[in-house]
Amino acid sequence: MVEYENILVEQEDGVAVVRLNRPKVLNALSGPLMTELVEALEGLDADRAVRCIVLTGNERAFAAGADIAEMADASAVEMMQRNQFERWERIRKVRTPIVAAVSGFALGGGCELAMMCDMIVASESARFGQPEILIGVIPGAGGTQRLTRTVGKALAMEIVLTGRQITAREAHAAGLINRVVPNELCLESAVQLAREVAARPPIAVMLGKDAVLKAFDTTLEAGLDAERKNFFLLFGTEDKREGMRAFLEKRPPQWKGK
Ligand code: CO8
Repeated sequence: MVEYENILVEQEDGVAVVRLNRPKVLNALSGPLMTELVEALEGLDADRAVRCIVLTGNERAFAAGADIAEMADASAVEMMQRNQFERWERIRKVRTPIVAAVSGFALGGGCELAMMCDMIVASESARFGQPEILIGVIPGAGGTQRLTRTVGKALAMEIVLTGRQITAREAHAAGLINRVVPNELCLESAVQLAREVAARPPIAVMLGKDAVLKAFDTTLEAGLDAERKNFFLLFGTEDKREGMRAFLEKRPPQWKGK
């Protein structure tokens, strides 16, 4: 397993757990951390033994945003030249499902990173927010878009324009997260959800993720088209044959990932 400085990676039974690990600065998403995170996620995505990924932080913070120290003196041109968002785009292309396990702060880029994951399990202690307005900017890694599409205009506008943090319960009521669990159960519960996904036929999981994400960036017609293509494609897999046979024979299916 590769050694990183800013993250920790573990792998067990088809589920990989990636932990953001800059606790002194509430897991601020520095350039080096993002580079390692992207490398790790792409490596896990390429590993067929990994069926689902859990991304987490620590009890106090999932991530409190981009590293403000890195941006404080940057000009517009420098920010553009750094091309930091290329790394975020690479995370968007990861085909293996990612479950975020969020405790404590998920703010700014931290909230955006959680929203880039496919599902979010949060502790009662979790706080979500886009506080960029409080430091003179606005979200830059998708916050205005993903938040709005998920929770709707009214709440997104309030979060982006006031910088107010919302609680896990509020985030759950707004449809931002899958579930709220007691603090001590957050990672366990996310891993449990990841295990469920990992136990499903992997090609169908991958194409299911792909189809759901299409709903975010296409018209309904193009999305339905994409869904149908993925659906037809699955009829070419051994797992489809096995799944349907097993159902008719009243036995559990044995997935091959083929
Ligand atoms: N960047 C750098 N350092 C941070 C960050 C951050 N985002 N957040 C916290 N820290 C550091 C603090 O400076 C402090 O360091 P030190 O101990 O050396 O003083 C340490 O973490 C602990 O933080 P606090 O003492 O502030 O802890 P509190 O419990 O008092 O407060 C808060 C916690 C409310 C989370 C507070 O730390 C805070 O407001 N943090 C900043 C949150 C924020 O504004 N996030 C948005 C950043 S901008 C952004 O994310 C834009 C994303 C664009 C995409 C990314 C492209 C690169």
